[in-house]
Amino acid sequence: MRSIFSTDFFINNRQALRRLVTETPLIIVSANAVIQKNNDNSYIFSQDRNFWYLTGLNEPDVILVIDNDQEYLILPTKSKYQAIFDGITEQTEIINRSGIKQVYDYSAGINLINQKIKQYGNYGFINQPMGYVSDYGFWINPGPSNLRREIELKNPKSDLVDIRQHLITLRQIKQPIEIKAIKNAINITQEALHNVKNKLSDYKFEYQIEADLNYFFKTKYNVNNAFEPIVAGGKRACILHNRDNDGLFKKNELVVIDIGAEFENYAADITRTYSLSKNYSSLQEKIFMSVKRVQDQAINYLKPGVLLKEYEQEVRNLLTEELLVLGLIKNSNKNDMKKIYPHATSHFLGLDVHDVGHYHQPLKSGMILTVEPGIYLPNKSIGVRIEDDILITDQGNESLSDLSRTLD
Ligand SMILES: [Mn+2]
Repeated sequence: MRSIFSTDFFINNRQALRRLVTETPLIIVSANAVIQKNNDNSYIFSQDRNFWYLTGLNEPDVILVIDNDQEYLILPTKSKYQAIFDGITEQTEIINRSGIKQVYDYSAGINLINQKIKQYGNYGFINQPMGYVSDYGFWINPGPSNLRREIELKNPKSDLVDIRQHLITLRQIKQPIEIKAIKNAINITQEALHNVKNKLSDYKFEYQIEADLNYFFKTKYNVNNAFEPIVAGGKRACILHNRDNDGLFKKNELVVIDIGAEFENYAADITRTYSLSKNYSSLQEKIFMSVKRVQDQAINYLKPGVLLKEYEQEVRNLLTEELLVLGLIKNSNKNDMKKIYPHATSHFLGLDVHDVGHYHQPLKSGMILTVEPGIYLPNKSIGVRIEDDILITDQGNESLSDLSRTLD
């Protein structure tokens, strides 16, 4: 596959990580594993983003080892079924892509790392935050967790040094080529949204819009979604993750479309709210204009040095003022506001759609954030959200998305 990322990108990322990890000479990073969907059918493979950032490889079950200034890969043993049905990626391809010249088979490689762990008494590893399990009810990918268990079993006396924070430090500042990948994802997403906007009156069901967006992604650019798109009309727009997209549109509803293409593992994340008919009500329009004004002011606030916590409070104050003027709330009660605006205004964007970043530290040039204020009024069957993707620059910020923000 052609790629805009050169091998040097991954080599530099490994060197930068090596410089940051001073706690241990040994860094071990696992790829994700393939997950069963049903019987002998798997989900589409999605690589661990840290592993990709360091190797450029979209192969499952590979292990990256950085030992002082040496690097090597440990390749999985493949069954004859995998060889026949999935094919085997050539070792030269893996070496050329990653820039890592030393490759071991599984048993030799595992023996070597166990020996090194015993020698050093510790090893660097990326721990999975338990929030995935406790907050979202996910099963974490077994690739990294199985490797961790195996290492701990063999090396009960050695310490795991969690190097996750170091990867966050690196990944939160986007390099020019990463900005280019995200910009490509954004351009594709905008083109798809523009395409749908021109035929809004054709759609009867939410999934028809979803299908058209995906059709556009595939036929014109052969890319996938970075996340499951949300297409939610009227009252359903107030359910933040309207995952089924199977609602029937009512006459004169607004529709919230939250979608992002994925370009070489990098995500776009854009939301537009459109009116399905030309006859939107004055209340629908006023709410839309309020959200748009708040988004403009929120974007203006973003620059190096800003704390997201203070920014978030500012956006909430602005939204509260808008709602007071519209007469939709009587006082600035925090709990009422939480119902009307239950989510955060911004998240980092990158290899993960909700990307890693030091959320409590001041913003820095090179970070990319979404800005997505909204107003959700289920008893009026109105939900509005507008989302754009913003790059923090030395001068302040620059919007990477520039799709027009109008109801029709
Ligand atoms: Mn978002």
